[in-house]
Amino acid sequence: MKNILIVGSTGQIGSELSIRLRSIYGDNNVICGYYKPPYPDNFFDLGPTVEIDATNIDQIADAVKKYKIDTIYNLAAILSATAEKNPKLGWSVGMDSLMNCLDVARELNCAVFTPSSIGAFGNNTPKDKTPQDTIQRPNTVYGITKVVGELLSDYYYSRWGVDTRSVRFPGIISNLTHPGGGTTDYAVEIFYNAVQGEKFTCPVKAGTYMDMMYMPDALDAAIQIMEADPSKLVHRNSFNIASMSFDPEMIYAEIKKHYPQFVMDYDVDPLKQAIADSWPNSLDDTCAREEWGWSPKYDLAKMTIDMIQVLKERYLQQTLTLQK
Ligand code: VAH
Repeated sequence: MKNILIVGSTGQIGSELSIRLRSIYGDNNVICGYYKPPYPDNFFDLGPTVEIDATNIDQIADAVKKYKIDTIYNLAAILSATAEKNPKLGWSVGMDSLMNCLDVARELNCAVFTPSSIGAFGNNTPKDKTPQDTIQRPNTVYGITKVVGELLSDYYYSRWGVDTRSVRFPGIISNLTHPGGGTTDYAVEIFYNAVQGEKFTCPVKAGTYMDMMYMPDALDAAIQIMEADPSKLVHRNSFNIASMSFDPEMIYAEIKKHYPQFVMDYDVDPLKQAIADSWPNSLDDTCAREEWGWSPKYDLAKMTIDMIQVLKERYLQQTLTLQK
């Protein structure tokens, strides 16, 4: 990869992927496509940016030509619970952006990374250690867009040789942007509440296991897959990747090791609970490990330490700023 365009660079993954990619490839070699606010702090000062509505193919093509892009990270999507409240928007953002990126990549010879998700599986998929190749009949529009995305990306590779690659992300836990609308976002919000000394009310019930991943590992996966030796890839769209699986009680217990007074209760959101129940409890990521060396670094304990440290420092800085 030399010149990279991130479509949807202001979202949960994009806002951190842009920083990591720029640290590797250089600030001016990573172009951040943006659409609607909110924008990360100093977004327009950190490197080249371009306004892109991912449903407009000409805007993507113009950016690829202008910056001589060789790799597109297509991160435009509406997350699961939000998409269930507006299925047509979920479909059009997910599918139009992907088709546009694939057609531009085919015409202008770019590689394309499009994330899939554990949401690409449904109720009749094996729940534990979900296999790489198995039945995928999700019952959310988010999941349907992910399955279609996998199939279209493989089609563009087999039919026209477009270098498409993808990973199935678990729920990603991060501390730069406030994610919203995801079924797994409880595992992010719980940290903010704990560090601010507030009670947390969990929207999914105890015993609801989902695969989760800390953002640094997710970024490693998104970059390693695109740098992998293509001759070693048996699969492309999309690889199971995993690092930890937990339920609300486990993350609550881990945080209480740092905040013994922290309190969590439950107010189950039926929509999020139904989505979470349809997803796997854990994934088998053997193929990713064997085909491109996937190896996560964070487990629940290590992630909890880092999340708390980062958020504590941020709130301390904010407090000091307010006191000035
Ligand atoms: C969501 N955080 O909950 C996203 C992700 C696997 C979960 O797709 O929609």
